[in-house]
Amino acid sequence: HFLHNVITNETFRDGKATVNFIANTPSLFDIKLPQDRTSKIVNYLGEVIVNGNPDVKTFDKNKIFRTPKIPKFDVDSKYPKGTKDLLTELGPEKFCAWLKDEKKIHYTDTTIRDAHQSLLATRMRTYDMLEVAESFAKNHPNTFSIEMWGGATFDVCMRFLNESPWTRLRELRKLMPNILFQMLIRGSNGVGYKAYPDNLIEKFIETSWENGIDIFRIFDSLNWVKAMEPSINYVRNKTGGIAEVAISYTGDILDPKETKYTLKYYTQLAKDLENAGAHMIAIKDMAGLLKPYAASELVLALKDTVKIPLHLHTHDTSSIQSATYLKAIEAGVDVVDVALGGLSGLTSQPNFNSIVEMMRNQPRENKFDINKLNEFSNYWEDVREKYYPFESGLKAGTAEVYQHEIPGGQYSNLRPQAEALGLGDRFDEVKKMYALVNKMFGNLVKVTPSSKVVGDMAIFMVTNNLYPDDVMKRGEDISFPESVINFFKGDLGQPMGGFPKELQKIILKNNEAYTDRPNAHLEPIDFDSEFKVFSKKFQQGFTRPIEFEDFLSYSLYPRVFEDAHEKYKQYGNLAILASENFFYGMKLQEEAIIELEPGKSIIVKLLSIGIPNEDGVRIVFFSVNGENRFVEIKDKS
Ligand code: 3PY
Ligand code: ZN
Repeated sequence: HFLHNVITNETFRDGKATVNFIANTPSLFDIKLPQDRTSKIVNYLGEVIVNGNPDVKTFDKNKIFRTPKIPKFDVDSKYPKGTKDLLTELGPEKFCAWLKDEKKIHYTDTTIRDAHQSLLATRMRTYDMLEVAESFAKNHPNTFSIEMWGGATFDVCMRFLNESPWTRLRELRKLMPNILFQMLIRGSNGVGYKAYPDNLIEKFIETSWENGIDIFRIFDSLNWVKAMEPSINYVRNKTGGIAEVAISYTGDILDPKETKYTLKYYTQLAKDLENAGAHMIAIKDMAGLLKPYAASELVLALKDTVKIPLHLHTHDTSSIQSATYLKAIEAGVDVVDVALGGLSGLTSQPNFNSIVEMMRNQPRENKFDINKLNEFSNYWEDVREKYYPFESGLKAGTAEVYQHEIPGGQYSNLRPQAEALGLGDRFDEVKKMYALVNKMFGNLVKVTPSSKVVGDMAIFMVTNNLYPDDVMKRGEDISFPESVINFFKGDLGQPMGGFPKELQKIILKNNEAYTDRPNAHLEPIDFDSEFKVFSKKFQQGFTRPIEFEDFLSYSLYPRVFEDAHEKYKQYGNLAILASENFFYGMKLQEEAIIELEPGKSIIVKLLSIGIPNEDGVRIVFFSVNGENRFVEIKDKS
């Protein structure tokens, strides 16, 4: 504790401690014994055993989980060289030139970002990722990149999992030093749902690189180049990483009636992004609308238009997206996004394992040991079971996606959002309304956060039994959701073709709209002074040193960070718990081995759960390393 006081002392941290520092700082000896780590963890377990994890809405007490098997690897062997080593050696430009010259198709594995965001409401915990990270990096070093950060994972990590996204990044980086790490960043919206000051986005990108991100997939929810430009520049100027910039795909280029999102629109957009400094172009098909024949045309046209490599991303909501990959690969796309079998398909990415087999003995084959790859698929299939309360409920591919155009990453959230509002039985209406709202809003590119605005409005209209006609006729008397008002003000930027004017007037009432970059209206952050104030406030009672990364989390999500911080003070580091214990507590007589830190574990066994006393308090008995311990937990039921 003395040491803790030293490292968290401001003078010491500012590097201003002199020889008399200890003698002159009596507060260093203020040693209040905080609750130890074991008590905190046991307290958490007691709480979940008695009251459940508030994030788990339905739970089958008798459910038995299989133990996921980690595919074998040599702990003592060196990591084989991979794309990360190549980027370090070549730098981004030469690396991209190498990629463009590659004949074989390359694969990005999205399992630990988009796949679980799209199937399990983003709830995958770092624990389950770390278990297989080293094994994957050693067994499959020829994977192009691992998409493992950004998108919704940043806030969900803090909000529901009580973890730091930065710790996730660093711990994975340690175990996977050889393969490129990729993140999804929403341009001027960072990893949030609104515009942030430019200098916050700049610092965020720089710090993400320092912590281990290599490829920044930058997009804008309205395909607005102006909104992506600053992020492209920050990646180019502040990092040694790759600015992979996305054209978000919507509509259908093969539809003869399509007048807005045409092939010409996409090729022009790609050209503009290349001119803005993109190292690579991503075709971001967030809803899985890019049909196979359209993929041929799009990839061929883009290859004719830009000189940089092309990376294709899709969601298999319709179940035909492996055909899209086949056509795109034939047309010369350089990299495709896939997810390991157990977490693939439907609203997630196409199946990594099966695509590898599709390409076997073909000219563009990229050789993978399929048996080993299948072991990883099985690992994730077993892990997935532990997250069953978060499954989206979609059982089969659906051609409805061509009508509603809901992004895969949103689908798994929209349903619980609807259910929470009592619209569980009316989800069909919500999907149809989503399409109507899109039309009413002028046919938007729908991807976070613009997709959230459309979703919020659809849910609002179904809840209030409103149709577009009602909105147009009596909109003056309707109080619209905040996200919708802000959108029409210009807070997410400018959609192609502008806002529908009449509707904009109805929604904004007396609010002013603007047409320049929303970020231009925001005060820059004074990092030096604000971080000082932040550290002082949040270090108190906190058992690990507050870091600058925490300040970035706080700047992006103040409330979410504060709540997570409180939880951390109360329970300590919950990321060390196995997922079944984190979500469901323990069963009677169950034993859990919990690694407090590398090489230091405790064995916790649940012995009994007492009946509530007159105040509703239960005594939960454990044995910890053979010694009895109990906690008192108020039963909230
Ligand atoms: C995100 O922004 O989280 C997405 O996955 C968009 O597709
Ligand atoms: Zn996606």
